[in-house]
Amino acid sequence: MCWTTNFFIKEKSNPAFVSWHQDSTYWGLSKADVVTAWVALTPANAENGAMEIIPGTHKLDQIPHHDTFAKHNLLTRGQEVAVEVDRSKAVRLDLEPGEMSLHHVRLPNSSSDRRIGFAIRYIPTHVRQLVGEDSATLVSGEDRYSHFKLEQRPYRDMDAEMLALHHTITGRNAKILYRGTGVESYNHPRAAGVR
Ligand SMILES: O=C(O)CCC(=O)C(=O)O
Repeated sequence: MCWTTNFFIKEKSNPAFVSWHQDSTYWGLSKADVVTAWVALTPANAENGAMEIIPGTHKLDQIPHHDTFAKHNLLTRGQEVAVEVDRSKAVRLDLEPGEMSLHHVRLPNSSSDRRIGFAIRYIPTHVRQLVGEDSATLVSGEDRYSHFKLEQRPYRDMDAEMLALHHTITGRNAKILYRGTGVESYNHPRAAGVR
């Protein structure tokens, strides 16, 4: 199933950044069986802030994070790992437009500067959402578990019904991602942001 998608958009000379984090931290999913296809819509390289990862660290358990709510951090809570990161082990994922990298939900990653990526998060049907109401789109095979409400596929661009559904889903996701912070309203600028 496709659980969710997010744009990671950073304009030139913009202070936006992504701190070192594991995607799994606030997603509320029962298992770390999640892969993100990060599709480059612009080049991503050393000059414009390609994503960096620490290879092998996805095999660690969940790492503690703290919320910074830093203004220019693209993550919902500005969360970052609460441990020292050995940057000498970091690998940059350079991509040309149309190429993609695949990363595991527990893999710490970060980035700075300009580029645009579209992150598509895939889960197997046996994963559950543990902390709220959630939905996903079946993209292949059969769902024998019914853990997620299945989303209707959009049948045309910008259809009013689909936009209303998107609004509902975004509000629901915000409740999951911001739980416990007091920032759970969809109208809050951060609640319309990314993961
Ligand atoms: O685009 C980036 O630099 C970060 C991507 C990311 O954090 C994610 O896919 O969850």
